[in-house]
Amino acid sequence: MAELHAPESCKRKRESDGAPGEGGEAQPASLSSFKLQTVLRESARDKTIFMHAKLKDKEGDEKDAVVILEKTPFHADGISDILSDDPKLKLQMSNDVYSTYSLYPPPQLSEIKTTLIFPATEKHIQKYRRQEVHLIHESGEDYRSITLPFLESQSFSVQWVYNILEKRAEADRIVHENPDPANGFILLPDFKWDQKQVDDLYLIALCHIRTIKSLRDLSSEHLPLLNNILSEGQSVIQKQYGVNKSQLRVYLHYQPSYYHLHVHFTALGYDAPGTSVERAHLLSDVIQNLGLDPQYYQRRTLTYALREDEPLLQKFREAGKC
Ligand code: DD3
Repeated sequence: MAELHAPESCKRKRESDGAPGEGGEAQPASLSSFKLQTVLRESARDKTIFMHAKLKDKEGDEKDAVVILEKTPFHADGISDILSDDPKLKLQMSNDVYSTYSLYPPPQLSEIKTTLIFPATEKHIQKYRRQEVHLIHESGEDYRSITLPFLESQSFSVQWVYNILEKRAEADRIVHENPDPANGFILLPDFKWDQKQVDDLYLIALCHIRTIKSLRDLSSEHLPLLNNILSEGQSVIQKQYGVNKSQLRVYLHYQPSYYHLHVHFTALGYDAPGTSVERAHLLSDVIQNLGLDPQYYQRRTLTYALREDEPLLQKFREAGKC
């Protein structure tokens, strides 16, 4: 079965870094011990499948894993190669001028993007299970009395973010850095983007400052930081990828999936996950709102969806808020 190879840059890092949990957890050498537990979710439209599996680590111990497979988009330059290389074609049906086939491209043109979370916690597994969702209208007071105490009681690890900020992981993927400790950030491609085509461009800006958990913590004092992220991000992406700022969606999530302030940059033409009205907040709107009211995000009711199984939803129910 498939061998997993770390990229060269990653291998180099790993030798000097040693301590797992800092530079990264130990990775299994292959998927050959893969044992499917359950399919958590699949989407014919997105061509993705999310699986809970068991994998053996280097010591031979079986541990939980989440394995995500995704068929990747076509890109124009590769397409002639697939068709002109005399690929295997199997006729499905033929009728008048119409016919359909199964085409079997050579391995280098039939790649499947694979994401592995290993070892995976119950939280990781839960996150990908399909669930009912419910809207929450969280007032500023609800945030302070329900959401914040809940967040503080949880141990959400953002170690992977600190690894990036400290150049202990993904250093070779950094596209831009403003090193200022208060108003600086690192811009790099998100995990979800394989960087093969700009159609589904997806980068994230991670702030150097570690005290801003989310949109709720923002006030007008953060305007220099937010303005830097917007203007430097737009201009670097224009230079590096040729995507104009008029074709970029720049936004924050509330609730975010990790509590270290970050900003998403996605191609406007790409229907990126998490761009729904109940989650995405355009950075340009955020900047303007903070200009109107320095405490805008401490005062406003923010609406978002929570999954049926999320403990935070339970907290809102206990408080009689939904
Ligand atoms: C994550 C949100 C977090 C599963 C998965 C992703 N971009 C990341 C580690 C390194 C990264 C990201 C959590 C985790 Cl698939 C659980 O995302 C990351 N590196 N979004 C980059 N560049």
